[in-house]
Amino acid sequence: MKLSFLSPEQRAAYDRDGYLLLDGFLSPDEVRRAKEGIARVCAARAAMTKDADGFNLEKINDDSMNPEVAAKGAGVFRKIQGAVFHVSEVLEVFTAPKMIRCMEDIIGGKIYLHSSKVMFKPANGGAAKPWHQDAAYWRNYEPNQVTVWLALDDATEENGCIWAIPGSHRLGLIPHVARELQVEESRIDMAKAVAVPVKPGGLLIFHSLVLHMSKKNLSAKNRCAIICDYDCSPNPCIDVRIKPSAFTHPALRPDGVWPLAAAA
Ligand SMILES: O=C(O)CCC(=O)C(=O)O
Repeated sequence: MKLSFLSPEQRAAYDRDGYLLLDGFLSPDEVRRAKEGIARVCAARAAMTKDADGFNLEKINDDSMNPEVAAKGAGVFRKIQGAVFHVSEVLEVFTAPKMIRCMEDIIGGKIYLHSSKVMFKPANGGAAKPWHQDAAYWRNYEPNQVTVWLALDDATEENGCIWAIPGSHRLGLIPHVARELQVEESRIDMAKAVAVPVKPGGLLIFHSLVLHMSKKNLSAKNRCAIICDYDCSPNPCIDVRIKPSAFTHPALRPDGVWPLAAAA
């Protein structure tokens, strides 16, 4: 396969481990721009005390995102689902030619935007995300999606970086249990778990079957990342159900399918 962004070694590492870290994918200026956009959108919702429109609040002592659990505080967010609809700077990052070329090198053909989010993990208690495979959320589709996890803060072991099991994309879909969809630890070879710290602007690319998780943030430093999933099949973008009616994009089709092209 002809690569236009990745080196053959990077592509081979992705195939071997099911994930790949690219340091410095975004410049410090691009990181600052994305953070400012997110801060602007969050400031406009600073009074929110209940989940709405894809904005989920951090909950007190709760890892399950149960909307019934009390929020930690007004405007203390856990995530923004459908981030590209709300934050134009995040849309820019996830549809930028360099991102599309990188995804084309991984997926090997046409790509489609599948979903996006901002994942906050605020200092002093931002919740954990238990072991899971992203494909467990998308059982209606073939597990062909690729996730990009882009650090906007320094993601370290202390503030809750991603942990992954290299090669776990070859295990197939493992049973997940509710409520927060997760794999029981007894099913995981924990000796193989590796921490994947990422500097601001670093891009972690992973296969939708890679087992991964992040721990609670008990540090004094925030950890924010933006996440996008790309599909190689023309499945509708799963976030269109929460799309604000005012949002339009020339490539987003009425049936919810969102093809992307590097030259667009
Ligand atoms: O950013 C994180 O801490 C975990 C994100 C994640 O794995 C997910 O949302 O599926």
